[in-house]
Amino acid sequence: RIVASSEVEQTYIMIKPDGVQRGLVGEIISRFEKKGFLLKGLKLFQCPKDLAQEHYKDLKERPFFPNLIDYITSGPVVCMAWEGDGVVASARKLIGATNPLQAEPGTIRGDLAVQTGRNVVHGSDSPDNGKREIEGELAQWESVQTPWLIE
Ligand code: RTP
Repeated sequence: RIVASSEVEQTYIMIKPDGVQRGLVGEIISRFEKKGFLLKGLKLFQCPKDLAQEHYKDLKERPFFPNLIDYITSGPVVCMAWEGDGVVASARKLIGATNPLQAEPGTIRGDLAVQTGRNVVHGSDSPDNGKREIEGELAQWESVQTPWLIE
């Protein structure tokens, strides 16, 4: 089955500055690779304050908002686009609950973090937001899919 890229669900995954500083980039990428999703784009990026504020604009009235912006802009993040059927919801499951102490063992946050304010990774919460968060960022390229992963 050949599916044009634009029809396939994509999610924006961001390894936050704590994940980068702690040397967890390979570990986190590996979990999405092993699951079987397709890495469509990746960059190391110092997020400017205004973009961080835009990304988290829904939370701007929350008391932790200034700390959140300082945290996200405190060092480079790894921005990624991952693709696959059901990738948005599945990635949220792989990531685990927002509070790492409530995240199940086996999830990224459940295994690798202890505080909500240092929860190592972001994932889009809906296919529409996945599309919006990735928009305009991807170079076009073909991946050779094997029938061993997707029938
Ligand atoms: P994310 O957007 O980063 O994937 O996280 P999420 O959907 O699991 O959680 P959300 O409620 O959207 O919160 C976004 C990020 O804000 C920080 N936060 N800190 N200190 C606090 O009480 C608090 N609450 C949220 C976390 O970094 C959270 O991931």
